[in-house]
Amino acid sequence: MENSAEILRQSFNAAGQGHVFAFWDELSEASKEQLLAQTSEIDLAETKHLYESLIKGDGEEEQSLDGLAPAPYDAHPSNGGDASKWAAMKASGEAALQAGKVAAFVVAGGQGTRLGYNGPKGTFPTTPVKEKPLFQIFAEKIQAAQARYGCTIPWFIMTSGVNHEATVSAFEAANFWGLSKRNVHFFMQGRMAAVDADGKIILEAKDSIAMSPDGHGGSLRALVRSGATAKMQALGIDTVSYFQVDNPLVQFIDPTFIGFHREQKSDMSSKMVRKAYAAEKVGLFCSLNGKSVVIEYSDLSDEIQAQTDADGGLLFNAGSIAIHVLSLEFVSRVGAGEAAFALPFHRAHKKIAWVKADGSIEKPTEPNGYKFEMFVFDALPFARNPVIIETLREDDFSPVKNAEGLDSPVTSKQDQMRQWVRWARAAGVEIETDETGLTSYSFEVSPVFADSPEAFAESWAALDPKPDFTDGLYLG
Ligand code: UD2
Repeated sequence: MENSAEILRQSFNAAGQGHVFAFWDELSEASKEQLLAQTSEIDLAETKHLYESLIKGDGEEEQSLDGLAPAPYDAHPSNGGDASKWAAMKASGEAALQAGKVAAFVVAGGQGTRLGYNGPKGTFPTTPVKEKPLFQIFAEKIQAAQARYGCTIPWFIMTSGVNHEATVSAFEAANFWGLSKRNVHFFMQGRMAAVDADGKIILEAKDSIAMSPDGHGGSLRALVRSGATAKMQALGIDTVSYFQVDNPLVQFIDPTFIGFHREQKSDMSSKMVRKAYAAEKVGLFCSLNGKSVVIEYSDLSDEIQAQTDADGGLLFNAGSIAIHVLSLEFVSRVGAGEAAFALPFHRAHKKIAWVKADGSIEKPTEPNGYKFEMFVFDALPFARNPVIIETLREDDFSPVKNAEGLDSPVTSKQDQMRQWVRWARAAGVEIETDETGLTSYSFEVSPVFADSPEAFAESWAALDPKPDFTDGLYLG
């Protein structure tokens, strides 16, 4: 160890980062090993480059928005889209699923700080009656799709250093929620060291550098580096369905979306929802220099966001809900890290605890450091034939992000129940609700019972006797 430690110390010294070894002589062997493992993960040249390009001087360069236009998308049939085209795409997607071409991929490496939940977000109890964790909902959606299409849908789960072990343990304790263990593949994303305003790497404890996951955009290189793309290839997969861990409504095995992606030979496809109001905090699909891009709401002025079209609707109305389908070939190309496909890093100004020279830990009350992240949607400009289709928010998006208020456990449970009410009513069940379509009691439908209106009608028809819709009803 001493040898490799010496080499690392020298390179950190040469890069002006020698302070991370300030307490080395007083560390236990285990602490030394931890610090060494962290330092060997850090790319010093990259850290320097990020400091110089994103922090020093004027900071992040502003993107020119000259010529910005709304990105074209295929409207949902209920909003004027071509129903026969959608039906043809669905048939194509179903054929790909039956042929076992599709893998599910969830990014679950985030820290979930906003929710204030102490554990991997995928283990957060989310359904209204059974309080099923998010991972279980997804596992049951996979089971339902596997039964329908007679195929195996391998599930790739990206974790990070902050939650890998807890995630794997949760799956093991729950016996993989009914999935076959060999079809569930975990891998960890990369980490980045945080730096202060002078570009110095921040030591958060005597034996530990402040490191954080490299963003959901890091998933592309992690898929390649971890060997996940090679595994997919060996399994005959060519299409990767990407989703976030925080959204129980997500239809990630959506044959129509998969069909659009494949039929149009797209590298990367996306679902959009119409923005609820001008100031809604979602990224926006736009067209810039002939490319489809997502621009974060914070990078667009209020004026641009409020612009209207000839019909009085929002001109920039295509909100990004972070649901994508990617071709495996594209993931491999971007994830391999060739300069031509390098995703940019973004900086986030954060409060980061740090060790003072006397060894005590200072918890700042103001942001004192920078973390670096990549965003998956920054791959979009590299994609050939990018497809964007509209989905209905109520059928695809009700995330659990905040402890209270908007996008919270309460709103998400309500949206889950509203969806089941719609399905049940379509199947002829009479249900009393308020004007928003919500019952006065809690009930739940398992994805194994129904994951779509059609599936609900089928499962409901087979039920004899039919249960009453009352508090605590569980259709599983
Ligand atoms: C993201 C989008 C936003 C909108 C919204 C929809 C960005 C910058 N904004 O906002 O435009 O589409 O999602 O829900 O992306 N994750 C990792 N590793 C990381 C960081 C995040 O796996 O290093 C995962 C995380 O576990 C979660 C997902 O990425 O599943 C989203 O992360 P977030 O909560 O940071 O995204 P958010 O809500 O700011």
